[in-house]
Amino acid sequence: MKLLLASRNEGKIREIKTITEGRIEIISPLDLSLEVSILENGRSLKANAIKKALTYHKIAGMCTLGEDTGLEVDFLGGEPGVHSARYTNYGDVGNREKLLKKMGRGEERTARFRTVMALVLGEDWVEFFEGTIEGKIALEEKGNGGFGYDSIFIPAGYRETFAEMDEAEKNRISHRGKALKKVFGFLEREWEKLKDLCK
Ligand code: ITT
Repeated sequence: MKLLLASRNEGKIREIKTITEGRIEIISPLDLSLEVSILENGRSLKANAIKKALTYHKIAGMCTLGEDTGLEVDFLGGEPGVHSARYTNYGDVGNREKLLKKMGRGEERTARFRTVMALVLGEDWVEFFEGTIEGKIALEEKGNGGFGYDSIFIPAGYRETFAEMDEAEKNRISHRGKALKKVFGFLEREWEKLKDLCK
């Protein structure tokens, strides 16, 4: 089975290819040299996920998986949430700095990553999957692995940030790993219909 992944985020693409290895062949826009820019202006993760997936599905005509992820920080009323990618104009480094600054040394640091995936199998066949992981915002950046906000997020039950963790361990417990498990379950259930549709 082949899926086009509607993402240009290299960290995300790497993780999804690793998690799906041996089960699904993931093709990224970078593999196809597809240059598409999508304005992620939806009000929800779901709206952005479907926008990405439908846009690429229309262009490539392939079964397409889109996903949008947000980091929801309780002390900030759920922000940056759906605005996580463009929290500042200075990319991941600027985003992390801004968040740490806003948090200060405050004690209320609980947060979660939430991923919504939209799987487009045809113009009027779309399925949604969600995955979350609870945790807290670290006092400072730690670790060199992962991407995005990983170096400031400590998953519940752990002492290290996602960026200090082994990649396999992050994928086992992460928002993205959980959402993909649901995708696998769906693909297995619908295998008879999908084996010809998504080849
Ligand atoms: P695409 O839309 O092309 O997939 P993006 O970077 O815009 O790429 P998102 O909107 O889903 O993707 O990401 C929102 C932000 O959250 C962005 O800054 C990411 O780097 C970050 N992010 C996403 N998944 C993450 C993860 O597993 N760990 C840490 N940060 C993550």
